[in-house]
Amino acid sequence: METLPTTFSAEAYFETQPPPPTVEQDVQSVRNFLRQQQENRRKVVLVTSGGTTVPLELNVVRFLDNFSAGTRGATSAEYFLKAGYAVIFMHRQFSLQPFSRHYSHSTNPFLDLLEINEPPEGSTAAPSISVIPSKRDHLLEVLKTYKSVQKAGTMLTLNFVSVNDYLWLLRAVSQELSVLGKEAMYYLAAAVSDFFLPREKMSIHKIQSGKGSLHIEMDEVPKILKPMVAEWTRKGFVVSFKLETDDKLLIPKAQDALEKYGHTLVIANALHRRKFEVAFVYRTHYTDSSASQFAESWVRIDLEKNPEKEIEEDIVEELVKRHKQWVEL
Ligand code: 9Z3
Repeated sequence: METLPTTFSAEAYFETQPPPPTVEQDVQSVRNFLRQQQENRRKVVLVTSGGTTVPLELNVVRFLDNFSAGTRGATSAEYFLKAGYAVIFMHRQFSLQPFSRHYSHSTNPFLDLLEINEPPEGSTAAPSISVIPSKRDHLLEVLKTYKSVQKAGTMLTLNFVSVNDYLWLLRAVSQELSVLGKEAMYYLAAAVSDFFLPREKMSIHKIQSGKGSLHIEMDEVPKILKPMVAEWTRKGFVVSFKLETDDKLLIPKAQDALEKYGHTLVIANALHRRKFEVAFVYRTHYTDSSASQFAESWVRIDLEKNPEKEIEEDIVEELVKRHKQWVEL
């Protein structure tokens, strides 16, 4: 008998799909981290970043992936830290991370920053290594901030790979973070799969070729924002991202998401313009999730005039302002 694709409720999902083995340990580190941040009366933001995979086999050889280098999340995390927030940085393993992102292996390889200084002829001293003079100021600035964040203990890094890891971890972390109530912000920039293969439909071993084309029927990933807003986050300031490639859909889909999930704000971005323009979409009655009058405001930067500018700086500045108003409401 053919099984039909299902839309799992979040509840059914967590009842049927197994948790990743590290989730308990991650929860413990989140608890310790939050205790420290509460002692120092810091606001905390959960930043999710990078794409989630959908494995096709239990012994996974092949998987589908969602597009995201992790730039949005890693860059935003730096600006949140600068604004005085503590950051839980929940990211796809090996995607970009705050600070080290400036020296990504593909765009700015670390080894190209260094030079070898040979000792004078006849000397028995070993060669030494130093940073190329033209790169020093920037590296020093990044390194100083990185070390000061480490010293202050204001960033906790967690990893996910598959959409299953992501869902379990997101639920666990949001439940922990909810103790902060309005002081917590959720900044959901990760690119999350809409479809997945439930465990019971997955092949145990590598899918074999030789039988013609491959047909895979996937189920819909539950809309996790709904229980997140209604049950797990207790008054938190929840910001989700909406990614579209068709401009016409961008704002309507962002409004749809607000209407369906009742969260605070959607940041809508089109794939090819995401580095220089995004739209903030929100309800005109900010606190009334049943009101369906929407407003939008655009954040734009001019990369021709200022190529070094990062749009995340302006996004985070605006969010920090709005979060402050939200806390004071
Ligand atoms: C985004 O829209 C992010 O801004 C990007 C960032 C993934 C475009 P990069 O990491 O890219 O800088 O390369 N993230 C959210 C994408 C997403 O999956 N949103 C869901 C949707 O659109 C809602 S949670 O349905």
